Order: sequence, then structure tokens, then C-alpha cells
Amino acid sequence: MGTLMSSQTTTELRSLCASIAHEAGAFAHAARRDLGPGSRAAHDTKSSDVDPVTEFDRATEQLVVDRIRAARPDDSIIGEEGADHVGTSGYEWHVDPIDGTVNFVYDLPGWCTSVAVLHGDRPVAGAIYAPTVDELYSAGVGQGATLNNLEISSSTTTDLATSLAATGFSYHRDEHRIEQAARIARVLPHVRDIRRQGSAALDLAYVASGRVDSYFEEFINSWDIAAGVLLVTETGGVVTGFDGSPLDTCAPHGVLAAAASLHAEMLDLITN
Ligand code: LIP
Repeated sequence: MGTLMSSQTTTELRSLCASIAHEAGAFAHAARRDLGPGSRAAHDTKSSDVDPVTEFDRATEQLVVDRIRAARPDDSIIGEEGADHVGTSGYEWHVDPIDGTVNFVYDLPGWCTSVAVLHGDRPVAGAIYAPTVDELYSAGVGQGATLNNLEISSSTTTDLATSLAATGFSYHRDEHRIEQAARIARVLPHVRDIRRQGSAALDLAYVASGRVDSYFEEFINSWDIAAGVLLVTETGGVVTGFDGSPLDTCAPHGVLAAAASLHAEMLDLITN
């Protein structure tokens, strides 16, 4: 479906994403600080014994949902922690209240709140807020992207051997991690280094801002990537599925995001 939207609508949605992501991230950050430095946040598990969810994931998602429904009651909402509102407007929000939940549980800084709006099946506005470093990424379709209101652009690196890659691993270690480890063994000799931040949204935000040159990951969800893929495409980067096919943001098998000058080489590297 095409995206016939006014620039005013895009601007309004982008501003709403940014304010909600910032408020929700600040809410989660205050809760994390109250737990005390280095303490391990209590949590349940979801798809496996290493897939955590805390009360703060759920509470932060509820805050995001409340803000969206107050502002745009006819929009649909899909959230990692179970939010599932069917709307009539044709706009659909994809929400990850705390992306990088393992980092949140361990009081490591690499987590964020990610909020995106899709029109049809395409992200049209999004925001990612990393409260531990007070960094707010924002993008609107056709508007570029910013980090704390400063324009950002993806990398122009052309040399694979000195490029910095990022990746992540599945929570289903018995099924996926042997192959994922084998892929790392194939990729690592051909790049400068690999970063495993623990948050797909932040990995994509780092590609969009030129902080890393590529990011690849399988078995992620729409809420992990919807805002980040818009950031990357709005800053000159290239995003595809893990196999190079067009990315289905709503049902991603995997994602490869990279500087335009590196995408083809990275695709060859991760698929062979
Ligand atoms: C996480 C992703 C990360 C991936 C983790 C997990 P969560 O999302 O952001 O890239 O490697 O396995 O899926 O669970 O923190 O929202």
C-alpha cells in the first residue's frame, strides 16, 4: 500500500512518537534507578528461560498505549508485551517499551523505548529514546532523521575490512545459536569488529547515525525494528530482509541494515 500522507500528518505523527518515547523511556529509567545500581531487576520469562519481561516492561507499555489512545483513538496498536488494539484509521503503532530488556534487568545502559507508526505496511514516523544516555532519535518519512534535534546520516564507509558491524542473537539458544555463532566465525575475520549491544532498536539507530556501519539479526520482531528501519532509510542507509529480499517490517524473518556502500558485501558475507 502506498503512503499518501500530508507532510503535516507526518510531522504530527513524528512529534507524537518523540514525546511518547521520551516520556515512556524516562518513566522506565526512573524505575530502574529506584532499584539501585547493579541490582538485578526481578522478571518473568516468555519464549525461553533467557527471554525476560519485567513489571516495568508491562507498565511502560501501558503508559505508551494510554498516550496513543488519548491522542489517536482510532489507530491500531501492537506492543511487545501484549498490547493489541484494532483500529479503523489505517495507522498502526508498533511499540517496544523496553528494547534491550536483558540490559535493563542487569542495569546495563544499552536499552531504549521504541515507538513507530505504520501506514499500510510502511513505517511513516518513529522515535527511539535511550534514557541512560539521554538520546532521542526521531524520523518521519521524507523528512530525514535527527538525534537530539541534530540531523544524522548513515555511514559512507566503503571498506568492509575496516567497517564496524553489529548483531544480536536469538532467545532460542537450542535452535538458533549454534548457527548464529558459526555465522559470527565467518563474518568476524572480514570486518573491523562486531558489537552486540543487546537492543535491535539501538543497533539500527547507530546505523542511521553512522556510529556503526551495518547491523544484521535474525528472529526479531516488528516492534524491535519498526522505528529503527525508518531511521536508516531516512539517512541514506539500505535495509532489506536477511536474505536481501524487501523487508516485511510487520513480519521480519531477519534484517540487514547497512551503509549503502556496504550493503551488498555484507549481504554476501552473512548469507554465505
Ligand atoms: C531484544 C532485541 C535484540 C535481540 C534480543 C532481544 P527485547 O529485544 O532488541 O536485538 O538480540 O534477543 O530480542 O527482548 O529486549 O525487547
